[in-house]
Amino acid sequence: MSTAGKVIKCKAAIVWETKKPFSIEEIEVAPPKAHEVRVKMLATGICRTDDHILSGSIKANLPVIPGHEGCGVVESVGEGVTIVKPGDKVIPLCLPQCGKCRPCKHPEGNLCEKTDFFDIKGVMYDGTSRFSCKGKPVHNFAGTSTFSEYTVLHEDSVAKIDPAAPPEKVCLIGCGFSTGYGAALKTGKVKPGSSCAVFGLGGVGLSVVMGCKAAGASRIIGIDINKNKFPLAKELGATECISPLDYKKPINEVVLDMTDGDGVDYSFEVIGRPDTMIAALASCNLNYGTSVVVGAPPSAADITFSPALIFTGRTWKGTIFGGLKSKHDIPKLVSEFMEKKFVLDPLITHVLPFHQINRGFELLHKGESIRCVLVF
Ligand code: COD
Ligand code: ZN
Ligand code: ZN
Repeated sequence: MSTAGKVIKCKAAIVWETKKPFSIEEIEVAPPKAHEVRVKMLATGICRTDDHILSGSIKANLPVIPGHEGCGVVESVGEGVTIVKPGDKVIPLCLPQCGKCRPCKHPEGNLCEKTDFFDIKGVMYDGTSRFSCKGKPVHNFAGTSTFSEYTVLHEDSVAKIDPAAPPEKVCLIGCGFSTGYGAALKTGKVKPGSSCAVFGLGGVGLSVVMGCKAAGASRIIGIDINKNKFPLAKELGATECISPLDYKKPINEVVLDMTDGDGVDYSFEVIGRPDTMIAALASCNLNYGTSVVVGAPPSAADITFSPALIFTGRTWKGTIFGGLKSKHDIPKLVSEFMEKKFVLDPLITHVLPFHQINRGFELLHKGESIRCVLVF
């Protein structure tokens, strides 16, 4: 029996209060309005940003259903939707691409004005929510809310992908993988034969390593305080790995020593700490080096740095979603994955049923998982 046009009752993971585990509740998901799409989720990854919602370090309107790295299938579409139809496999876009605003139209832009990552509202474009629980409206997160069996997306926030793509793998293309891989290829524009240093070897940092390798870098130095991350980093392309805890001198001086005083051509900060952002900047060549900040500090922390660090010619860049245009680039990345141009399996250390979401977050807190994928 078709569910189109009807309210769907299903399970979702709700944050009612910060610093508490998720509650799995029965919710009601309203049908999609005009230019909206209702999606049955198949798989979702757990990203550090979801944990920032849970801890309260990213302020969201509560109650909220987080989750922004997923893959699903279209259940029904609202009036006027032509880009997808029921049955299509899709990836929700935590960074939308409306195609009409200035950043969308700019060849180098990707921060669509419809983005709900900053000054978070947690509602659809009409100011209302499609989720309710116990008679109360529940907010969405990043316009995606993938921690729900069904979710409603604006058509700006949905990309149609290869129907044969495995959801429990390509869901990573919805955030973590693309953020890191794009940071190396699109934002950093790493050149063949160059040297790179990647600070932080979590799921995103390892994706940066893969991007540097794909770009043809000849030297990739992985840096992390957790040495358990080193074997996988080397498997994915790091040529050497170092821990700041093994040295008395600052880690940027160690990188300079390793490169005959030159510094690397490209450095990437994939931790989200002001001190490592400065260390990464100081690790790249003082004249022609480029340093890319990938990690976002959980709370708006200020950075103090010597202008001499950039005065000599260094380039310091930020990146969001790896500089990629989501709706345009995600289907292409999925096709490249299907053509085996890169791997995702090594990043997926755990696969759990959706109802074990709190166990998935425990693994993240203990540093035991790279990516934990929840399947519905
Ligand atoms: N020195 C070296 N390594 C460190 C240090 C340190 N002082 N502190 C922590 N680390 C290591 C940890 O051991 C860990 O291996 C790694 O840094 C961080 O990895 P994870 O697994 O915690 O996190 P990731 O890789 O999933 O994500 C990290 C980001 C910083 C990229 C993420 O938190 C973030 O800020 N994302 C926002 C950027 C973005 O574009 N988001 C888009 C949608 S979410
Ligand atoms: Zn994310
Ligand atoms: Zn836009």
